[in-house]
Formats: sequence, C-alpha cells, structure tokens
Amino acid sequence: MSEAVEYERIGDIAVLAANNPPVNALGVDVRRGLLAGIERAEAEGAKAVLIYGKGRTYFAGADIREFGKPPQEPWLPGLCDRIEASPLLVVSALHGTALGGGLEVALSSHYRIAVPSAKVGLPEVNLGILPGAGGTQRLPRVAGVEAALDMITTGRHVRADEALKLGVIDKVQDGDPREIGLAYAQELLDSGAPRRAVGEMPAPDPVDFDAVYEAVLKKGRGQLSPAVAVRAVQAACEAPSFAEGMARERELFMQLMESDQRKGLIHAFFAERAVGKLPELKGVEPRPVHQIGVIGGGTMGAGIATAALLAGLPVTLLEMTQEAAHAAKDRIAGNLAGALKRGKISQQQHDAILSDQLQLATGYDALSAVDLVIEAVFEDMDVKKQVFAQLDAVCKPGAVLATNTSYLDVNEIAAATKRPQDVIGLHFFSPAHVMKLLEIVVADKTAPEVVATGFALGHRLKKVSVRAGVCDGFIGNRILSTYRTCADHMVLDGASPFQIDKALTDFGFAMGPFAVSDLAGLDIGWAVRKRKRAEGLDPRARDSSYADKLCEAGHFGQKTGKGFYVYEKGKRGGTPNPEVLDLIAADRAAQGITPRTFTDDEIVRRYMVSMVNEAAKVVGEGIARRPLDVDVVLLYGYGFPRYRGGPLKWADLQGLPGILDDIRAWSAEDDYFWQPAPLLEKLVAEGRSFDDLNKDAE
Ligand code: TC6
Repeated sequence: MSEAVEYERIGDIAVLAANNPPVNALGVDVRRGLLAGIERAEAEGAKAVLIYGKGRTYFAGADIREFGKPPQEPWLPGLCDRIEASPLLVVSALHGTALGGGLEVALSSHYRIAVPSAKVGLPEVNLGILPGAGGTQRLPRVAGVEAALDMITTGRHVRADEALKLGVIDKVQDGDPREIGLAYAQELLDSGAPRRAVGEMPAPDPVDFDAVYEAVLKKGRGQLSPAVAVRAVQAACEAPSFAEGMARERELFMQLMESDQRKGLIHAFFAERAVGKLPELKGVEPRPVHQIGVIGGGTMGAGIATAALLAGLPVTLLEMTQEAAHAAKDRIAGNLAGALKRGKISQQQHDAILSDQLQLATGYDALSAVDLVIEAVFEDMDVKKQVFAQLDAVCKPGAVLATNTSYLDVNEIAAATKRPQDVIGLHFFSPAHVMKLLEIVVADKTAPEVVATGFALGHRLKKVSVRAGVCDGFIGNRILSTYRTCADHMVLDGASPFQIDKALTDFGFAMGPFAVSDLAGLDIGWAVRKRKRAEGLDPRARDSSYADKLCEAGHFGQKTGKGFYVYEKGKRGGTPNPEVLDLIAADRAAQGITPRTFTDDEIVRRYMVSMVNEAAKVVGEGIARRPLDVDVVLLYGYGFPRYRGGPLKWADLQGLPGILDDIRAWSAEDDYFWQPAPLLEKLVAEGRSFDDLNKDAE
C-alpha cells in the first residue's frame, strides 16, 4: 500500500483513507494507493469500500504540479473507471472541497455522502482544461445537462445542500467523514442497495449545444476551455456509448492541456499563491491589529474603510469637517448596502457595522489608540507630509502608519516622521472594497514586522497582496504609464483610440486603455501630464495635447457623460465620440505627422511589448521581487486576461528573443521610448526566461 492512502478493514467494509496534505491532491502516489486499495478489498472479500480524505478535505483535485510532465500510471480516468467497475459497493464520504478530479472520483463511486459544509465543483476550466476523468460524462447523467453545463463552464463551487438537490450527492449528514461514511456504507449493505454505476446510466437528453457553445465562447472573452468543455458534455448525450464519450472527453482534454491558455492559467494559480511568500518575512511576526484609522473619506478612503469593516475591523474615520465626515459615512453606507444586496452580509451585520464599528472624527487625537492608520487624502506631497507629521505626534508607539499614495515617494513621506521604520505604503485600487489587489510598498527604512503587518492586513481583507519597492507608480501604475504612452504614440501615428480599445478587448483585456481613462476620469491623466510637464519632460519624449483639449472643454469621461466615448444615461458603455478624431487630427497636423494605418496585430504587439519591457525594468531594478509579482499585479489590478498568465508569462510564451528584436527595430523610429530593459537583454543573452527567475527565487 502507498503511504498516501491508508487501508483499514472494518467488518465488511474496506476503508481507504487518503493522507496527502494539505489538500489530498490526486498525485501519482494517491492514485496508486486507491487502485491498490480497491484491488485488495476485492481480493480480501470485502463487501463495500469507503473512500474519504484525512485532514481538511476530500480530494481537492488532480495534482496540478504534475501537469505538463510525462504522465505516470495509473491515470485518473482509468482509475475512475476501475473504481466504478468494482463489484463491491463503493461509497465516498465528502468534506472540505471535492473539486475536479476529486469530484470525478466521487462520481465514480456508487454512492456519495457529504457533511453540510462540503463543497463540490469541477473548476478545471479555470485552469484552462476540462474535467478529464469522466466529469463531463458522469455529471450530466446524475444532474442533467443544464446543471452540468452550468457547473462545468463556470467551475463554481456548489454547496452540499444544492449538490443534494441536483443529485450530485445522495445524502448530507453532519459528523466526521469516516464515521458518517461507515454508517452510510453499512446502511446500504444492510438494505441490499444495488451497486450503482453512473457510467451505466442512460445518456442524458441533448440541448442546443451550438447555441450554448457560442454563448459560452462570447462570455469567456477569448478563453477557450469553457466552450471546449461544452463539446465534451455534448458527447455525453450524443456519443454512441459511454466509452466513446470518454474517448471524446480525453481528446478535447489533451487539446487544452497542450494550449498556452492552460500554461497561463496554471501560472496564475501558483503565482497568486506565491506573492505572499517572501523569504525576508519567514518567521517575522506581524504586529497585532485590532482597530484601524482611515484619514480621508472620499471614494478611496470610504472604500478602504468599507473593506476593513467588512473584515470585522473597527474603523475610526477622520475627516476635516463634520459635514465631510457625514458624507464619508453616507459613502460607506452605500458600499455596505451593495454588500447586503449581493448577500455578502446580513441585515443584522450591516446595521451593527454602521452603529458600532464605525467612528467618525475630525481631530487627530481620535487616532491615538489605533494599531494601524491608512491615509487616503489628496495626492500632494506637502499635504501628505503634514498628515504624517500629525500622525507622528498622536499615534501610539508601534502603530503602523500607512499611505495609500499611488505614486508619491514613500521614503519622503516617512521622513516627515521620527519613526520611518513604522511607515509603509498600502496602495489599494478603486473601489477598494471590491478590487482584490493591494500593493504593499516597502520604503528604505520600513521594518520587516511592518511589512508582515501589511501582508496580514491584506490577508484579512481578502486581498491579493504584492510587495513593491518605491518608484513613481510602484509596480502597476509605472507599467501602466508606459503602455498607456505607447497607445498615445500609436494614436498620434495613425491608429484611432477606438481601434486600439477594440484590438485590446479582442486580445482579452476587460477594457481598452481609452475606455479605462474615461472610467477613471480624464482629469487624473491630465493632472499627471501637467505634473510631468512642470517637472520638465525629456526633450526626446513625445507629447500630445488632444486629451488635454477634452479636459479643457470639461469632458472628463463617464462622470461628465463625455470623454473618448459619449455616455447616455441608462445605457451601458459608450459610443465613440467623433470630436476626438478631429482633436487628434489637429494634434497630428501641428506636429507634422502623416498618419499611417495599423493592423490590430501590430497594435497588440506594440502595446504588449512596451508593457513587457517596462515590467522587465521593474523587476531588474528590484521594484518587483520576481516576474510573477508583476503578473499578479496586472491580473488583479489592470484587467489583464488571466488566461494569458500576466505580461511576463505571455512574454515567455511568445519567446523573449523576438520581443527584444522588436524593441530594437522600433528604437530606430524612437530611441527614447524603446530602450530595451537590461534584464531582458541579459535573459536573451543567457537563453533564459522570466519563469527561470521565478524558479530561482523559490
Ligand atoms: C483536475 O482535477 C483535473 C482532473 C483531470 C485529470 C485527468 N494540486 O489554495 P490554498 C496547494 S484539475 C496541487 O492556499 P485554500 C496550493 O498550491 C484540479 N496543489 O488553500 C497550496 O500550496 P502551498 C481541480 C494544490 O484553503 C496548498 O495546496 N482542482 C492543489 O485557500 C493550499 O492551497 C482545483 O482546481 C492541487 N489541485 O484553498 C482546486 N490545490 O501551501 C484548486 C491546492 O505550497 N485548489 N494546492 O502554497 C483550490 O481551489 C484551493 O487550493 C482549495 C483550498 C479550495 C482546494
């Protein structure tokens, strides 16, 4: 027997207990153990087999770390068929998360019981594959095609009560999985229940699979796995036999397994778990945080306060005046009403948060007892310095003093206090109670426990936290500024903002850069351009004025109803604003530029290559620790298509030499903007990839 599956005999029942922490992934040892266990139970004359998982869960899926490596026998589909074919009565007892290959093992068992807190699901499409061990063939047979399509194409986790209604499990009972499983198996034996193989059930009735395929493809914005999975479910209905349906599933599974999308999505899965693991934080204890202060109750401050309140942290919110404080409370109440509507909190929790957990204040003394304070005031260095000098005067020793600045120098802000070791940047993304990304900006003197406290807070607020160093814009906004500039250059040279937005949404971005500017407010970019011009632009840098003209006319994007697009009340999205084309034409004429045409492919290539080049500089300078940190920032803060894995994973998949060649070629037309990142040159010279750097850091 393998150690990953323990064998025990209780009367007529052979018990197979998986023991492969942390999530009982179905790696090769577990698969061998299950196969050996079934064979032994049959050889020893047991009448039933119980399969369950030790520790926190039943099998949470195939072992994702094995993907892309040579497969080792027994394969999961064959194992599932073998379990189902057993003449013994096979029962699975589920707790924790029975996902992917885990649910497929359960579906090959003849009966399934689960504890009420268990969740089941087939989330494979989120990893760029489809259920490849019979899930697309067995689930429709027990739950019907409609429910199976929903579960398989969304990958959602289904609670035990719903799974019971759908017929995915047979019984829900509180208790220890081993105990309830044993009792259920005995009950089935005693009642003479038949062996019940899902694969032997009749094929389910078909639906209009072409229509479902098209709808799912459209919803996936270029992601293929959910749509391909529809075709596998179709085979469950239409293939002449169960075995032929399984063969079709296998064929489609292998297609997806070979795809770049699978590589991108699995990179994203591990990258988002790796960002919080920093060697310098090993063994460093975060400082306790029981209550926090937020300074400034605008959209950002109110969003941060909401996120903290939803995580159960009491908040003291400081504003300049009573009126401003009450307006901030209204904003928070609006955010909480949204959370209530979406079922994230109950009415009782909503009321308790507003009445007991939120304190309003107008004087700094109110912050004397908080453990951590986040400043979200106007983006102006002098204002920030005054705030931090005041915090230094009133906050208790050891309190963490955080700024939510999105580009200002955190070292300079820290220098306004006598305790720079306690100062850190916590850069939330708007709306802060919704967006998952948190950049944890570590300044020169920030103490390790303060960094650990930032990560602990991020975890508590359910954020994906990424360490960043200090520079203008940190990781995300610095890279954004470069690819946004690249888009501006393409506009000057002949592409329209609308063509660029369309090319990039076709590539998979949630929105194009010009639609994003309209959403954020064109005044933000305008202020940045004015600041940079005031600081003095490099004479080699290209500049443009067409967007300034929109702002001068009072058009700030969605909030004023007009920007690059025109927004009509009550309608989703906008239509292109034709005036923009005239402004661009005037700008080109003033600069003596003769416009040329761009293909969509060239737009995407230039935009992506500029992003990769800046990202390589960010990693090379140590602003991001690893390429994967950049990838996670772009995935969670900037609408980057997850199935492409992030810009540096995309770069690896494209090939770094070709990217460097393009930068060198384009530098002939603009050698200021297209300066190759030294790290990119080094990797190409050494024949290495960004992923190699990720591995070096493990
Ligand atoms: C499949 O089954 C295909 C079948 C067809 C075959 C033919 N493999 O997320 P956490 C690790 S596809 C390997 O922090 P949580 C994870 O990396 C699979 N490792 O915990 C982490 O390691 P670290 C379908 C895995 O409690 C540790 O376990 N299944 C796997 O927040 C803890 O994970 C899925 O897609 C795995 N399958 O959430 C489920 N799963 O400590 C994927 C986890 O070294 N997993 N690890 O960083 C999840 O969704 C979540 O991990 C969870 C637990 C809900 C199971």
